[in-house]
Amino acid sequence: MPFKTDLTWSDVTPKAQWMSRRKLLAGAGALIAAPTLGGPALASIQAAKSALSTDEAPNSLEDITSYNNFYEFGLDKADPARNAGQLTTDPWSVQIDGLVDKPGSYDLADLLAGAPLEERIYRFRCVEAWSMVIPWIGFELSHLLARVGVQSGARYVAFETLVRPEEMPGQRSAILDWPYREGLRLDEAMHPLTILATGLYGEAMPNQNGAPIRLVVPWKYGFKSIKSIVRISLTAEQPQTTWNMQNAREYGFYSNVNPTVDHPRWSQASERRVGGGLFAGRVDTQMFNGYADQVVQLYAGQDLAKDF
Ligand SMILES: Nc1nc2c(c(=O)[nH]1)N[C@H]1C(S)=C(S)[C@@H](COP(=O)(O)O)O[C@H]1N2
Ligand SMILES: [Mo]
Repeated sequence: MPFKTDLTWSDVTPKAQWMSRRKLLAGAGALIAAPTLGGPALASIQAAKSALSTDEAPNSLEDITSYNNFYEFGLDKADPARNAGQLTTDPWSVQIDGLVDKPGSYDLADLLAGAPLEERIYRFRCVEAWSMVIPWIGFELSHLLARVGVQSGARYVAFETLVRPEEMPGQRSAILDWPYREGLRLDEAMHPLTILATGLYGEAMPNQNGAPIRLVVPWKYGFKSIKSIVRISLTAEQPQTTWNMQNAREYGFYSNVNPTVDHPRWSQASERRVGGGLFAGRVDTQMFNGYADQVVQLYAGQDLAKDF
């Protein structure tokens, strides 16, 4: 995917700092643009922006890191920011198994070696009918799948989050059936919009947002975008997913953003855009969260009221 950048991080940053930044981002492909001196410390850092980004203005770093869903750290939107600091994210490895040519336990650094990191500014729509715009740093999941070699019988990709109740206080109670699990059909997983994100706002991923590596699928409700991934499995059968297991009537496997299919308990026709610590206002929800042109063909012939 071509992208454009004027300056690399190394043009303006002392080498040592640049190297540690590269280490933080844990990927060799990152091209990070210059921070504007005197500007806000974090928000002024920009990564090379993918053409698949939205033009909409991103939410503030404060919004993105203080209003979270990450039930491993508690149910309240403020709990992840409060509790996720205790999560150890280094060392980190991801088990890749199932129908792949090169299964194994991959150290995060190996997994990301040569990964073509980009900034992807995506709309992000939670099933609870709030939304944000988030400047992720990540790379296409298809890149990783190509590296590990997907075998011909594979039809789905399953993901699991870390289980570590010592560091994840929410896991000390059975609010969900841990580990948090998600899944995609293989064509959804291979779609260029589907990324594994390792950072946001030009910084390594904050713990509350799913450090060190999480999925982002921008045309689906936020819960599909599983955080702090430790396992990726290629399967022949549709995998079990956390919210579907919890309440199949309310949460289907596909979970595509769809303003014409309401949640049994609330409308999905509009959403509250989070902004400035408050909700900035209500906007109409778009089909596939505004990504219909790119993804509608994935669902040709499917009844999206049935396959919700
Ligand atoms: N492991 C895990 N992943 C998760 C969740 C969770 O509770 N646990 N919450 C999901 C939900 S409901 C949403 S809306 C997004 C929130 O991502 P954000 O906090 O980075 O905005 O993470 C998703 N991924
Ligand atoms: Mo969500």
